[in-house]
Amino acid sequence: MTGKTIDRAVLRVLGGEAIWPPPVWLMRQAGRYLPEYRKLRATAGNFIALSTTPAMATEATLQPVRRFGLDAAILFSDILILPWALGQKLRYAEGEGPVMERIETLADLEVLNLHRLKPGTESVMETVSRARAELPAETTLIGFAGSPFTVACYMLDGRGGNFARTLGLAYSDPGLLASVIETVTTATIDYLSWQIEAGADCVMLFDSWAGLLPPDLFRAHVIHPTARIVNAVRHRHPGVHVIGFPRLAGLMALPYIAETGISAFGMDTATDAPALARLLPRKVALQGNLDPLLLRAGGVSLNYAVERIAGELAGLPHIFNLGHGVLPDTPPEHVAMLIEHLRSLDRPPLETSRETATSSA
Ligand code: 1CP
Repeated sequence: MTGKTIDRAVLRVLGGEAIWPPPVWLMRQAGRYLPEYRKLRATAGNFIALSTTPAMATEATLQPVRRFGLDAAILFSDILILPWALGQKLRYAEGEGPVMERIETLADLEVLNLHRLKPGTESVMETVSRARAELPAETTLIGFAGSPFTVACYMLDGRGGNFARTLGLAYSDPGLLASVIETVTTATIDYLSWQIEAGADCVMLFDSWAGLLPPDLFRAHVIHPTARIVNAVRHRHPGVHVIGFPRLAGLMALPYIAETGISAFGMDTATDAPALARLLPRKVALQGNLDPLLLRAGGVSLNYAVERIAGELAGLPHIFNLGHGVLPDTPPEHVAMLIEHLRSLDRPPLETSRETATSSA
């Protein structure tokens, strides 16, 4: 609501405007590559405490914005806080990532369905409203959730990896997979709506493992639940923007964009941005997609890639970002370099303008 009266560049791009140079934020901009985050993380003890204590989670949300002056902050939390709030056991093993007590049967899922989501997520909403109050007026605050399929991968496999059990269930017990996705979809509609009510300016769905699915299952488990979430959240909050990030979707990006109603498509590192821009089935903002490995490497190649990506999408609504999250061993100075270089590009390069990006050869 505040977003309508205050000038927030990221929100303008989500509304379809092209801005030069494009506004910028980075997936996983909070985290272990920042010394101030490592200090905070040590104080918190464990990751769930850090994510669910509003004072600490607000601090983690603000740290990268304070250091780099990014155009957006993203709520500090994790995609697995949602199933945790529904009662599924979760811990973050040191240097190993999340570990959940996995859902074996429909009976395990029924226990989660009996849980009320509100109590376990109230601290997240408190973080959203504190962060919004403390951020500069021009900085967009992005709320988020994992997409149902990606969250289901952890709920059913219990940990990161190749998600062999979840993928196998699509054929051996499709009812169980569909029910888990249904539970997460319904909960996500409330969870994102509450974040918007608490002060998030827009929301993003992270679907890191969408690209593991063949096309028919991608439609069933990625496109349909995403469309349901976008419609339901917009029904409660008309005009609200949803960014979708179905990582490694390949050609399925086209029906995903055409059918889900998202406002912006998050391009992963493998996406050919100008090719996608030419093929877009409808007008949508694009976000991405610098290789996080190049951000880690730094140097002149980083500057060159920043110019190329921004130049290729000049004239189109584009939010500069990475193609996946910041790696933990990224030197923070490289992030500062990226932003400085992007903002120093004071006009789009002539040879890569809107014409090249939108007309066919
Ligand atoms: O030890 C630590 O400090 C924990 C590291 C960490 C952090 C900083 C985890 C564990 N989660 C987070 C925060 C987080 N995760 C954010 C908010 C901060 C920000 O973006 O700045 C967000 C949006 C996420 C999203 C997330 N969590 C995704 C989707 C995006 C992606 O990176 O693909 C996924 C798949 C997760 C699961 C997860 N949580 C944490 C880890 C290490 C993982 C990945 C595990 C795996 O590879 O399977």
